[in-house]
Amino acid sequence: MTSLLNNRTIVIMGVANERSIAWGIAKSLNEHGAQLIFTYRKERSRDKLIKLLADHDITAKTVSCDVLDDASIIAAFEQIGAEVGTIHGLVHSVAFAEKDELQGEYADTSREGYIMAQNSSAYSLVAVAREAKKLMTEGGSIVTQSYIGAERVVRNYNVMGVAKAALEASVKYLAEDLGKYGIRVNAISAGPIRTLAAKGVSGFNDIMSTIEEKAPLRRNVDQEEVGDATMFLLSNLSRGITGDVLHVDSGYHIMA
Ligand code: NDP
Ligand code: KAL
Repeated sequence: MTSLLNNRTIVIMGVANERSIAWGIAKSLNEHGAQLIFTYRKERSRDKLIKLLADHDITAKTVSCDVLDDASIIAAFEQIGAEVGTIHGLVHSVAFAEKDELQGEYADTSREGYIMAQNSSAYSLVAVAREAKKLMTEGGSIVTQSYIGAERVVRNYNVMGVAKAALEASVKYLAEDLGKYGIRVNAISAGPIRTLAAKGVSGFNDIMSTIEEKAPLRRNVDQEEVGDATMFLLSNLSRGITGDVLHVDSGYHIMA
């Protein structure tokens, strides 16, 4: 395997279990020589993470970070700074909306539900980018995870679609702010992948079938494909790319 990320230290947020997109990303970054640091929210996620790291012979620190809490974010990045000094990359693979907001009409979204989705899924990128920047003293690359529901109306995605639209707009504004420090900011827009967050949400199976029928590649994508594309955006191969959204969706987004 090549060493595209040798001597790069990268923080990964959002591994809940082996199915997480962030875990697919972790495997790709590890294969390409990166030193990894993981953040988690729930103790259950930390336990899963520690087992996964042991099973894959990966040595990495795990740090607690709840993206709804500024003090937790600041403490996490202070701890990371104390451990490694400089970081070169950040993977933001975190989103949350209350279940009742992910069905029925968007028009019925509650104020609390709207704020929760925006806070967890969009503002969280702004807050973590600000802290990560302090540790990116040699430049860096930040990658977040979006979905086509940011661009078009996807049934049931509702309040999360509006949060992802804010996330993609934040990618552009952050790219402009951080570009002068040699820090790039991009998003991947992945096709549907069966993960814990996707579990039990209405309409997921139908969307997977639609991709098999309509996407140019006539198949769904997996965590490894998103992992490799994220690796590219974190590596020097993508050094001229910032403020962009790269679709890893079997080409579905080009179809009418
Ligand atoms: P997972 O359930 O595996 O990951 C979601 C992660 O979000 C969990 O690790 C969870 O941590 C974390 N999280 C939620 N709230 C918080 C919080 N307040 N603080 C810290 N962490 C938090 O699902 P995915 O891998 O599918 O999701 C990762 C990203 O990919 C999300 O942004 C999602 O929107 C996006 N995406 C997913 C697609 C899919 O089809 N699966 C398609 C396109 C985009 P914990 O459990 O410890 O709270
Ligand atoms: C159109 C699609 C079908 C489903 C609609 C909405 C999916 C929203 C994703 C969002 C992240 C899901 C949740 O926040 C679920 C949450 O309410 C309950 N689950 C949890 O708390 C688990 C335990 C933890 C790990 O989850 C989180 N989020 O912390 C969208 C599909 C086709 C594509 C998807 C799933 C996109 C996406 O953004 O994830």
